Amino acid sequence: MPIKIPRGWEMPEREATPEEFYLNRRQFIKKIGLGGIGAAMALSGWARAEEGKKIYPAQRNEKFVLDRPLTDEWATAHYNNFYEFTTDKERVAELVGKFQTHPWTVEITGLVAKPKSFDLDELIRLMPMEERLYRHRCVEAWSMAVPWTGFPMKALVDLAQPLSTAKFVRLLSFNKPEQAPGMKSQPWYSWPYYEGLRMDEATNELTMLVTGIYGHDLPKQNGAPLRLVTPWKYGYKSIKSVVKIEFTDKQPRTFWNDLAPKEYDFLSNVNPQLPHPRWSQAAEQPIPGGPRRPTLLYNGYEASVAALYKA
Ligand SMILES: Nc1nc2c(c(=O)[nH]1)N[C@H]1C(S)=C(S)[C@@H](COP(=O)(O)O)O[C@H]1N2
Ligand SMILES: [Mo]
Repeated sequence: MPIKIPRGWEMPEREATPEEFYLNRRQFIKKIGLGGIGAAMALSGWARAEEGKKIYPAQRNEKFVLDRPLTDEWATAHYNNFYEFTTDKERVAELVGKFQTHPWTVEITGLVAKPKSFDLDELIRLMPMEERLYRHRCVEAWSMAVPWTGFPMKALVDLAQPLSTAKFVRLLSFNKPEQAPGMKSQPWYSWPYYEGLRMDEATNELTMLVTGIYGHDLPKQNGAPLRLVTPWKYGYKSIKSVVKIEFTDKQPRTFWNDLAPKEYDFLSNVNPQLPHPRWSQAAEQPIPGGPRRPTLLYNGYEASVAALYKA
């Protein structure tokens, strides 16, 4: 009987993943059963990882260090905000099945020298991929610590060559109600989700466009195949499943600011002192558990971003 030799791509993933996360995933697969939808979902993740074998694991950028342990991988994939699917954080993962994230086109447009639509696989090959460990903080006062894989947004801005008149970027999420049940069942939201940054924020060293997490492709529920990450801002700024990046001379409107301007401003920098009408920002609750922690100004990223807000 032939011995099954693991294909090359299976090894780095297993080696890159701390044993406890690996066991959690196995226990999870056992829990949901090996048949039906569960197995299909688990396998689709591996299939994309195989295609991404040249990307993962990416070199970790050691400049960005954490003051806390990484969040359990299973928790990051099963406690999500992604209203296009549902507002129930613990059910997003089970509702993303129909969402098609490959192939994927990203349009770079607006006030740029070279407007262009990229196939995401092609764009990734042009970008300096790396891994960074970042804190992740939702305005609802829960927090995580996550190993993202992606590239600095500045690399994309440099590629696009914005005109001197471009002062902001506007990012737009996908619009596929047939694949995202929450878009159909909650028509009162102004889909598709949209966000924006100032140009100096978009090109700040912290700002990343992310394709992966824990050394493999993003699960759909975390914003596959491409999402923004701005770790000094509340999580809602980090728009998921981006299809368009537009350079503009006007401050873009944002999804949450249009819905509730008193609760969500354009900057949305993490700030323990700035009260929010619904959630005290003084402390945060790590997911999946453990003692609450005091909120840090700029989520602990003062050294990188304080200069942006001096004036
Ligand atoms: N398109 C889109 N992007 C989104 C959201 C969303 O509902 N739709 N939710 C935001 C919020 S409120 C948070 S806290 C983070 C959550 O990211 P995570 O599920 O990967 O932790 O995604 C943000 N990006
Ligand atoms: Mo959030």
